[in-house]
Amino acid sequence: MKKEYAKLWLAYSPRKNNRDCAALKKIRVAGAPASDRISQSAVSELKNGLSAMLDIETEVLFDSDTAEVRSITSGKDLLEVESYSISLVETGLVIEAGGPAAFLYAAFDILRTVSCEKSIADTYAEKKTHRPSDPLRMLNHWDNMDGSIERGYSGNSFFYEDNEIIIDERTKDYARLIAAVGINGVVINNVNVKDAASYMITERYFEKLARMGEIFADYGIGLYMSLNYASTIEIGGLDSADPLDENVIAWWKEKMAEVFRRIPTLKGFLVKADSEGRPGPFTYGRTQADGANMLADIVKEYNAIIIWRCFVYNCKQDWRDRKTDRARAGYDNFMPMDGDYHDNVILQIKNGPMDFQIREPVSPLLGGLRKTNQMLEVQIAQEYTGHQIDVCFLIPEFKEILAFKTYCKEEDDTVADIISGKTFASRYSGIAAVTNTGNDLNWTGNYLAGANLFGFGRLAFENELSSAQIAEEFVRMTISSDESVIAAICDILLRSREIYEKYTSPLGIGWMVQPATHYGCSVDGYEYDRWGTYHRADHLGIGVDRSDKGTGYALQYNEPNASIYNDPGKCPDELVLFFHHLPYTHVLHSGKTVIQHIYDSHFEGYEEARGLAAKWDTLKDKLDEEIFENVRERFERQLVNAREWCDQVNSYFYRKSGIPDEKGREIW
Ligand code: GCV
Repeated sequence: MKKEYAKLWLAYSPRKNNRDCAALKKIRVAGAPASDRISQSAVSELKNGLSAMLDIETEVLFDSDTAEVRSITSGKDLLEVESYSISLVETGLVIEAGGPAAFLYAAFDILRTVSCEKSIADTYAEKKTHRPSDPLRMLNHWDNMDGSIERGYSGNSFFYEDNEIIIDERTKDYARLIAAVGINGVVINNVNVKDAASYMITERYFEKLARMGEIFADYGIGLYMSLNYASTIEIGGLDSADPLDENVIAWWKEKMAEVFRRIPTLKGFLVKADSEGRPGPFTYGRTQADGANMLADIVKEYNAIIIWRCFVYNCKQDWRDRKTDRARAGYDNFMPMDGDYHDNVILQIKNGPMDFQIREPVSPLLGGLRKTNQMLEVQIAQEYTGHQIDVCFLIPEFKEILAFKTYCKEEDDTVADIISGKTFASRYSGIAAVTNTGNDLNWTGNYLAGANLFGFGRLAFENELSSAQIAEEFVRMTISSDESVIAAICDILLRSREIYEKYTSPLGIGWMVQPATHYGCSVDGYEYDRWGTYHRADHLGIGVDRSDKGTGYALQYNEPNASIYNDPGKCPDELVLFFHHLPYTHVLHSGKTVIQHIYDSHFEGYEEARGLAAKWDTLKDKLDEEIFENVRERFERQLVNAREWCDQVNSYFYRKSGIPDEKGREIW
């Protein structure tokens, strides 16, 4: 028998609580017309979900079918049409929705309450308005059309196979899954647009893309594609991609007219230009703004946007060169044009200035740019964080990033404020995650990695939720309703990121990873390479001097952050080797020396990872066999990995420094 893929948080197995709840039998909706496609999805989700969980029939009544559906021309409009409240009245539940998508989110809210076995009466006793934190809440797929996924750790793509687009039951279930956590946009192909993917904007794929867009639209999800910046050359037969060249502009105009006519639900494009070998405006002596604005002006008449990535740096650096600093590149390349980007351009900024290491400072572009639409890019694909073999629940990290005070204004200056659109008068803002999904039956390789997919969406919608709340919802909805199991798995999830950091990246150093694959330890793997990723360790010390005496990167921050990072005496321990080259004997705020911190954190990280695995083993008889075995087998691999990291890092720095471990533990 062919095995079914997991339904995750939409499994809707029977629930005990709320079975006699009359309020769930009659739900009134105001603000969303019954005839709207998204409203219809919401009704069917509500009826099916409640019937499966509670064996009841629900009647959904609409106040009127004439509620106006507003057109959306900015992030603020999006927030309005996606806001809802739910209240309990005598006759049942009442949903007041800003529009059909809001009704859909309200439906999933009710289903989540039931699925988590929380009381309907208590939850909705008081009317509360839910307004999404971020207008754009997107997933970025790095799926290639041959079916492979760049940095994918959970099988192949469920969008593509052999250069064809797949549309099946799973396409819809994927839309349902991500809409249920509040996602409203998906970029369906890799930012490295090559080969067949360059032809996604041609006749060859229009019909299927249009169908895919319709499926997403039923769930309030916008379809976006990554664009090959050099399409004029690669598929257009021109010899230039210069954004100011008239022939180039004319080609794009005609192309976009065709694309938006054939894929009416398309909302825009994501562009990686002048980065890691991808073409871009720099080739023609033009700025990033020239490139982004040219495309944005053309797609504007289709009410579409251009999301332009800031991941632009020199990837052919000489490791001997101590002045060039990859961390500086985003700011150096994009800040000078703050204010030049047109209003349907959004700059998409990776959370750190390097590349999704487990610990990096927040990119100084966030809080630097003041006159430009911006969104944050994080990565739930665990490229540098354990490949979905090692458990690493990333929501605590994302919460820290969101809470970071940028000091760009007196108030409302955190990253969360900026990407929600609160800080500046931006037309668009939001958050995107490089997604961790694939065609594995459980979607994310390690079953527990599903918590990152779930959690990213929940956090993007409600950034006030705590990591613990999110973990608990995930476990209750997808794994178990047994309180002891929930407590154990939440504990595993919530400690996992700190543990992963302990056995891999001491004090913000990063990059001591196997080149190319990015899984496993290789202390010097990137040390003598071209990627700008160095630890600069010698027999006396370790770290990169990014202070005013070094590359000057620390000064890209607003005050007081700049002064804090610039001074090793003030810089937080967890980032001190990111900003400074320090002797092994330097004493940290913690009171430990740098070298002793390295030893301690690695021994602890490995021990604590063993503790997580042992905890998982105690759940054997209480879990679905497939889930148990999936995670157990990955823990087995995680422990091999953690031990290698621990022993290699400790041995390496012992041999370099000649300083023994105070506690006399075994170092090789
Ligand atoms: C899609 C890193 C990854 C690449 C990725 C790139 C990016 O360099 O290793 O696989 O390419 O980031 O974000 O564009």
